Amino acid sequence: MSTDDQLRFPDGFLWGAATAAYQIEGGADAEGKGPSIWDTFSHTPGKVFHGDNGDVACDSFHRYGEDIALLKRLGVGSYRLSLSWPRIQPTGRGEVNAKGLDYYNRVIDGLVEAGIEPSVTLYHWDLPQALQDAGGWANRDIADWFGEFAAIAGEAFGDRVSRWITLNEPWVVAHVGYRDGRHAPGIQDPALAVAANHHLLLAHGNAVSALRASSAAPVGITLNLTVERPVTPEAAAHAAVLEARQNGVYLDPIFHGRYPELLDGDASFSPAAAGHVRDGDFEIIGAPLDFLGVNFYAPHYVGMLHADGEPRRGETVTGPDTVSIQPDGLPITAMNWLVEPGSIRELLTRIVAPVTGALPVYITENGSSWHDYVTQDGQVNDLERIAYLRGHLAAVHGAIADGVPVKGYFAWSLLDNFEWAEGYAKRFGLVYVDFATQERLLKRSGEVYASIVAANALPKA
Ligand code: GBH
Repeated sequence: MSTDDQLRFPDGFLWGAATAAYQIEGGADAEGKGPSIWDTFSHTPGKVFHGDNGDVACDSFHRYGEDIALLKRLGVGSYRLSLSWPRIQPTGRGEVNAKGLDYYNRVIDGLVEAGIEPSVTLYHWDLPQALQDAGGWANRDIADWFGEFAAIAGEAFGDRVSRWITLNEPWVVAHVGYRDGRHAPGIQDPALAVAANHHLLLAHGNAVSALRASSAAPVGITLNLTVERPVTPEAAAHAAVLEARQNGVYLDPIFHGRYPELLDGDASFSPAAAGHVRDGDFEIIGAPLDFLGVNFYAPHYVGMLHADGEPRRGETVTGPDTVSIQPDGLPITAMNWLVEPGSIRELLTRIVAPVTGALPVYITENGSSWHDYVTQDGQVNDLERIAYLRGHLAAVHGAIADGVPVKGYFAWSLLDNFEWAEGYAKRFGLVYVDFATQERLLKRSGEVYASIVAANALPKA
C-alpha cells in the first residue's frame, strides 16, 4: 500500500495496551495481600452490578504468563499495568509484603524478557482498607503514606520500569469515590471530595520526588480530561465551569501552581476556596514531570434547561438550569458513552497542548465497550470497537499533525475485565475473556490493532 493510503505515525511511536490491578488480578487475599476499598465495596450488597467482585477477575495473579503472550501477539512495545498497594503494603503503612513484591517482579521480568516495556501506575483505585479506615484521601497524612509507598515501589522495580504513572484519574477517585459515591469508598460528601482532590495532588507530588530518588525512569500522571460541548451560546459559560471542575482542578495546580480562578469562592469544588492549601503545597504539587498521561473515552454535550423546566428528548437535568445532552446522530457504546473521535483531537489541541507545550503526551487509555459475543465458529467480530479504534487513532494522528507531541497510545484494555460498578457486564478488551473458564480469545479488534502496531500506520480506509 502506498503511503498516501495510510496515516503513518512518527518513528518510535509507542503502542501499548493497559489494565489495572483490581480489574484483572484476582488473588484478593493471596500471599499476604491486605484488603482494599474495592474488596470491601464490591462485597457490599447493591454496590456493583450483579453483585460481581474482583476476587478472581481475570486471574492474572496466576495467568500473567498468558497475558504477556497475548501482548506479544499484539506486538505492542509497552504494557501499562498498576500495582495493588495492599498487595505490597497490606495495611498501607509500614511493613512490606515480600510475596507481593515477588508477584510484580515475576510480571516485570516476564515483560522485560518479552521485550515489552513496563509502564507502571502506582495507584489505580484500590486503596488499602486500613488507610480508608484512617480517612483515606480525605486525610492529609495520606500524602506521606503514598510517598512512602512510591519509594518502596521505586526501590523494588525502578531498575526495570520504563515509565511511572503516579495516579490514575484523580478526578474519578475524588469525584466518583467521595462525591457521587458510585465507586469505593462510596462516600457522598462534597467537602470530603474537595479535600481528596488536594490530597491526591500532594500525594502525587511526594511520589514524584520519591521515584526520582530511586529510579531513572520518566515520571508522569494520568488525568481523565473532559471535553464539554455547549449546544447553545448560553451554555458556553456552564461548559467552562464543568471543564474547570474536572480539568482545571488538576492541570492548573500541576502546571501553573494554582487552582482555577473560575472556581474562586466555590468551596465545594475548589480546594483553594475550601481552605486546603498550605504554604509550600504548590511547590510539591508542581514537581516537574516527564510526560502527561491522558485517558479519553467520550465528549460531553451540555445545554440550558428550557424555560418551562422540562427536559426534552435526549436531555438529562444536571442542575437548576442545566442539562446534559445525548445528541442525535452519534453512536453510543454499551456504557452509554458517545462516540465522536474528533473530540480527542479537540482535547489534545484545545485543552492539553496549551498547558503542556512541548512536554510529551501519552494517551494512556482509550477504548470502548460493546455487547460482544462469540459466534458459532468461535470468533468475536467486534466491528464497532474496530470503528471506534480507527476513528480515534485517526484523530490522534490529526493532533500530532497539529503539532501536539503525542508519543504513544495505550488501548484500554488488553482484556475484558472487572469494570468497577458495572462488574463483568461491560467488556472493553481487545481480548475476550470467558469468565467461567478463564479462556482468552483475541477479538477481531485485537487482530486489527496488531496489524496497525506492526505497520506503525493506520490504513486510511
Ligand atoms: C477509566 O475511567 C478507568 O481508568 C478504567 O479503569 C476503566 O475501566 C475505564 O475507564 C472504562 O470505564 O458519561 O459520556 O459523560 C474512565 C472514567 C469518567 C470515563 C467519566 C467516562 C463520562 C463519560 N470516565 N466518563 S459520559
